[in-house]
Amino acid sequence: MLFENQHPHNKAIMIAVLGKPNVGKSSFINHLLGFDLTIVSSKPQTTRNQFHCAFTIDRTEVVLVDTPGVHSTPQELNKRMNGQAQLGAEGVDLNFVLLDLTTDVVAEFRDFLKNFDAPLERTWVVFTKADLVNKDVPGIAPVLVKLQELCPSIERHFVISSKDGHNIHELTGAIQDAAKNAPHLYPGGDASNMNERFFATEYIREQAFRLLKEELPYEVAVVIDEYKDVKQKDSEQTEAHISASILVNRPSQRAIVVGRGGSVIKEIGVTARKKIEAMTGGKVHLNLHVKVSPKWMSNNYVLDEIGLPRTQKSARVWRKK
Ligand SMILES: Nc1nc2c(ncn2[C@@H]2O[C@H](COP(=O)(O)OP(=O)(O)O)[C@@H](O)[C@H]2O)c(=O)[nH]1
Ligand SMILES: [Mg+2]
Repeated sequence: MLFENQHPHNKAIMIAVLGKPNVGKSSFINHLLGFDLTIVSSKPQTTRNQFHCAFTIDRTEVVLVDTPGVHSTPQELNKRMNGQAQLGAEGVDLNFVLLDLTTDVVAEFRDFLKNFDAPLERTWVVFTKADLVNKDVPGIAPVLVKLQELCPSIERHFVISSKDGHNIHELTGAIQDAAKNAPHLYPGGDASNMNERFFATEYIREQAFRLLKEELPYEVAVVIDEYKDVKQKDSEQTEAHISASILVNRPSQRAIVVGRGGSVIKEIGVTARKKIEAMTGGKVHLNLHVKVSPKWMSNNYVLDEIGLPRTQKSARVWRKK
């Protein structure tokens, strides 16, 4: 094993964070990281790509792989999102399957397994949203027996809350114990394998999810047209100049995203800019446009551009002539 320029006692572990949409995967990851790297919303299917979220505890590097919620779907965009969840679980040391305690967890787990096409090896079940239920969760033992019948690779379980931190300490201790002696993947302290450009699109989309209603958030994609770091006169500081397009599916949606007198797009821009500034640590100029891109949700070029490659389940590819 190569420990080039790294402490020989370094430990590392990579964990896929899996589950149905809206069970609290991204919230759990942010809670462990200690800051809001990955986007969260009350609407399902917010996360579309799989990516690394890394942090260290003493000499242990923990890489959590955030993944889109696994669900049944005929839609190409969503098939590719499911594909991302499978990809996120490839080659990890451990899988965490998150189950939302406010739902029928056995039915939810069965449904997750039905739509998750990769084999689940070492698995820990993480019951989430304990703050919303009786924390002693009576009857967890018979539930676990049922879950283990469905998936014999379940090794352990934790009942946690990302809102009030219930049992998070116990879980991070167990993660540390499970980590093996290995070099760190991000010795320079990077928090992700995705760059600022990717997170800028995520933070814009997060605001679109917050402000738009009904089906509209799902019909929105964000692409960066230009991302320039401009050096400031008489200082070492740079400013990020970002132009991004919000793609919508239909002309009528364009008007809604722009809003009366541009009010909605302005609010998306102002709020997203603040979060991008917090990430880059410098000033950001954010220019947003809304573009109609009919059927982008099954357009290979757009799906590739937003980091969602074809999967084995991809039905058809729509190509421009
Ligand atoms: N009360 C409570 N709400 C939570 C908890 N974890 C997540 N949520 C909420 O559940 C919703 C979905 O969370 P998110 O992390 O985006 O779920 P994901 O789709 O699985 O990534 C959001 O409204 C979160 O605020 C929790 O531990 N307690
Ligand atoms: Mg998520």
